[in-house]
Amino acid sequence: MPLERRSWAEPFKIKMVEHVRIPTREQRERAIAEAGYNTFLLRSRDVYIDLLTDSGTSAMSDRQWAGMMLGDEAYAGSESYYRLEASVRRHYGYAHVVPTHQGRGAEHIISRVLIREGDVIPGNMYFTTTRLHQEMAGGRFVDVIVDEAHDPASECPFKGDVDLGKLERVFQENPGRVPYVSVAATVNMAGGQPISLANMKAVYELARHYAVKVILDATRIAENAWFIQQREPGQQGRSVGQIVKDLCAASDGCTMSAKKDPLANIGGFLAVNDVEVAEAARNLLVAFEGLHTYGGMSGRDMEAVAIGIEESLQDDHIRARIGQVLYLGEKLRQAGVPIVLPIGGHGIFLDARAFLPQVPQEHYPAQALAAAIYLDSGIRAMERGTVSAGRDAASGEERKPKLELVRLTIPRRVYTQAHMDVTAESVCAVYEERDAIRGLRMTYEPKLLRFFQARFEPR
Ligand code: P70
Repeated sequence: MPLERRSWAEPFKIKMVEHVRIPTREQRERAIAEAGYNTFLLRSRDVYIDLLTDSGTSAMSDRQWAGMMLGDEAYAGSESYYRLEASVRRHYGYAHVVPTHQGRGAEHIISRVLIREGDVIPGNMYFTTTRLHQEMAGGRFVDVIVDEAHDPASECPFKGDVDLGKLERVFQENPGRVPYVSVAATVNMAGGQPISLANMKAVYELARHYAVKVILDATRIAENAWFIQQREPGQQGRSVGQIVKDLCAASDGCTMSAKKDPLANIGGFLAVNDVEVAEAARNLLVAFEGLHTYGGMSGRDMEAVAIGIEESLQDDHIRARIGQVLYLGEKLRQAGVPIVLPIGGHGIFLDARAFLPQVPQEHYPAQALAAAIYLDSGIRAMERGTVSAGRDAASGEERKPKLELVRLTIPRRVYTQAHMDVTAESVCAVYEERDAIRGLRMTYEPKLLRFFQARFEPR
């Protein structure tokens, strides 16, 4: 049944609630000023609806909480690790599972194992932590995503696709210097946009031809599979779980942040098919993460991830999850608010350039818009523009991304439809007052991943 015609009501009922405080206008003004106009620096007690991220913010199920009680906290050989390993093998299909504390732990390890100084890593748009680890290992990331991905208004159904021409050029221009292709499903910085199964397979074929590996960022792969099921010819009627397995089969390994799709509050893993890569990864693991049967997670964390993986692949879960995102997006689109289209998997991305045309990119329009939304309602969003893009590793210049976005990210199984209504009302109210919004000046700039801790003041 198409989402457009039937409601997407959640396939669960609520067993426990957590009260939230609605800060007053005065409290919000003080809080955002104290946070240096950076929503990352707000205290959560000052936030009403927290749409900063879908990372580690999911509500776990009663089955996951029950699993937590069964966690085997043995230092070595934990039963919980073997349950996690079995779940990863069964649902994603990779042979070797290396647990990590979260996604960037896996990115660090795989980057160190596969990248040599001067290597080039092509991928379907950068992600902040992924690219940083590639650079820290001596590599250089090259964007080979389709051009449509950089155009917020393009309604291309698979804006996460790799441009095969661009990819082949990178292979030809850098013989022997491309260790792997870094493919994300979905593409976070493009607006939660999916890659098609056909494109994934074509990337794998092309890479194999040049003896290059493909490493998948599987963080939001269930959401990606849902879009394939909905949009890709020949994929209707197949389950999300089947499509996920096909996507993984078109890669040599994956990194996973279990804080997203797998519905856990912490955790991650690296999974690969090549035993030598797995052994090299496990060698580094003991230095940076922990023993190869826990990698920075407690036994109970591994139980929560193992069970969460299974729940994340159920069609009724993913249908409601993306249905809720679509509900908010449709409201904003109908109100004429400029958002990235098509509506993505994990959130709504406001097009801050179109929203605030009077604010030049050097004055951080997306950062200013996120602060304005918080001021209006206590809703916390995240900047995904110039501040996130940071500086070029070689020249030190600020990168000027085409996409200047504010992400309203929806945690899984946490908020109700009424919360989405309140969010839409707040964004529309800010949109009506948009002419009065001015840009920001950066007063403190951290060296690495500056967006997390940077501070600003109004211009
Ligand atoms: C977000 C989070 C994490 C993430 C991801 C993709 C596609 C890897 C990771 C890393 C958290 C975040 C991270 C950096 C900047 C802002 C926010 N994304 N790949 O909110 O996983 O966080 O477990 O180390 O989206 O999008 P982890």
